[in-house]
Amino acid sequence: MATTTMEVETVAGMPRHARLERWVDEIAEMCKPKRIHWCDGSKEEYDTLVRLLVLIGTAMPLNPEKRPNSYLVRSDPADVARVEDQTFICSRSKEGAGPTNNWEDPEKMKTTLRGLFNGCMAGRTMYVIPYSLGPIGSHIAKIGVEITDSPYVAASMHIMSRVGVHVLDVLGGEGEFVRGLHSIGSPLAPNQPNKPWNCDAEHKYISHFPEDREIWSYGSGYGGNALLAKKCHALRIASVQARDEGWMAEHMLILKMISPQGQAKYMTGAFPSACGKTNLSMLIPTIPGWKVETIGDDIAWMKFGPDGRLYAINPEYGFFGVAPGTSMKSNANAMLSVTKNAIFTNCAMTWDGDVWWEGMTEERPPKVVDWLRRTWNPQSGRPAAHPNARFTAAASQCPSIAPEWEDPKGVPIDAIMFGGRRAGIVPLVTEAFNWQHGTFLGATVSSETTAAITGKVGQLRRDPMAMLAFCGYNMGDYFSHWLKIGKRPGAKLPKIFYINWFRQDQSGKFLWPGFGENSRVLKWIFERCDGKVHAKETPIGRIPEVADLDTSGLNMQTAHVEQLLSVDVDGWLAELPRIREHFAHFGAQLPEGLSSEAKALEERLLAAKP
Ligand code: O2Y
Ligand code: MN
Repeated sequence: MATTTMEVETVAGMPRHARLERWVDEIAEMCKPKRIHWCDGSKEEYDTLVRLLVLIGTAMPLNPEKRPNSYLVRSDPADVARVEDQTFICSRSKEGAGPTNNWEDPEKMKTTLRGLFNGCMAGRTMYVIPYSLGPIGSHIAKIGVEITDSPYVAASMHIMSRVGVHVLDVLGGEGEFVRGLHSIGSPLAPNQPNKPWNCDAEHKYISHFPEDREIWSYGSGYGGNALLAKKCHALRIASVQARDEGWMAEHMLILKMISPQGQAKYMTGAFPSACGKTNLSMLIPTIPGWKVETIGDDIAWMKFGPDGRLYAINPEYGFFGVAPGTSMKSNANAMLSVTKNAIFTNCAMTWDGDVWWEGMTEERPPKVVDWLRRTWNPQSGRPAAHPNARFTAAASQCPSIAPEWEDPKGVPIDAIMFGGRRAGIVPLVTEAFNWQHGTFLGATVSSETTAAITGKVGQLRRDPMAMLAFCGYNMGDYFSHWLKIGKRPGAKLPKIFYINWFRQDQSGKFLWPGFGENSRVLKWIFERCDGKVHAKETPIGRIPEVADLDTSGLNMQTAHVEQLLSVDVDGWLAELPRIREHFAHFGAQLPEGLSSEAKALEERLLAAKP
């Protein structure tokens, strides 16, 4: 235990883990907090944390008659989202991080960070948060410990991951764990008044040391920068663990689709931001008799089972979803997940003490308090909620959560979907010819940006497997890992599909209605997995015949369905140089399997040219 004289609150009966205790001592010595609190994950602890957040002005309780046990938090305007330009993969070699990550020499980065972390927790409590990613004790799950000086992070971690004493039981005296160190970078001098939200906006560093399984995050208290179990551990560090150990850590939703006959299939899906991943994971089908249940909305860990199939778990315990645009129409299950016991960040507050955000209701309220605490009305000419405003709620509160979502074995995956937002050429759904071709489709995932993502509209951004911001090593090697997974002897692999909900007609109108109607595409995928429905071979993959996509009751013009399922050979030939340009970034690290897929695509397109 800590050798310093500071107050230490431990967990009764906590098993001793010498390496963990030594690490906590070292960090305490460097950061010099006033107190150390070991989190036990109890409800009492959560209640104490949110009481503290209210007391110090970070959180506001919402009207309990509207939203019981729920809180609104407003961050500093300089701390509202993940900071990709300040996110580093500090692998021992620059090549280890690859061309898509910011790299810094680990020793150099540690020297910078030690300078910043020195005394950074003065006057504050240092929380030690043991957590399990995945059901506690699952053979796919992993353990991490986050040290943070933010009570908002500690409370959010209670919702987002499995926290507490049971994790230490599993860890025992010798177990391996990922070390995550986080500070808001705002030491408090004696008698210095605390601010409702503290950060060091000028010195944000989200640094990963993959070989050491370590994360050091400084300066931001927001979301993916600070809840280290999520993007930092469950994707960046876990992708390296997965490469080394022969499994997959992916930025994917997991859903279960059930046919009218009661047969179930499990699908994962990787889509870049702003493509509706959370909505798809909680979809309510419009086709009679079909049902979708949710396993996870953001991250999937997949490992081979003894039967050669890939089994997936959701390593998380809650949702940290984008609020704006979420409504009873776009995602009723998300709305129902946040009716109680939720934390909202950077949403607007209504006059009767509830939250509101753009797109939540058809009519805008006449007056709210915006995320910057100013009065707002529909004429204000600015959004009331920040575009990256978030809700945090336990996955168990989701009405569509599948009963087996915490099955330690995971769920056997039948189909993997990739997708992006493309106005032209990319059909509604395409099935890959095989795993290598599917890896090629994943490696070329592209999306046209929206104002909400970059402020620039319509620019094409390649986001391989939606992992651009989350792969903890060289993405060329990550592609090779995908190909290696496909060559595992005895593997019974999922089919791979590519989806585009966003194809437009000549006048810029979306051709596909989206929302619950997306179940029609899931149905085709479901039936393809059983070999029960036909697909036509095209140069880019297998595509439904118009008659085989269930559009009954949709009232869609056949010409629109034909356009959605058409292959524009010239358009694809024009796309090829852009694909090759994208692949060129990976240099010698690009596996031959992917360049040969580009060549094969070109040959098929040329052969199909009239
Ligand atoms: O801006 C943030 O810190 C949140 S980013 C995020 C949160 C939940 C799920 N996915 C993401 C993402 O950026 O992919
Ligand atoms: Mn995500």
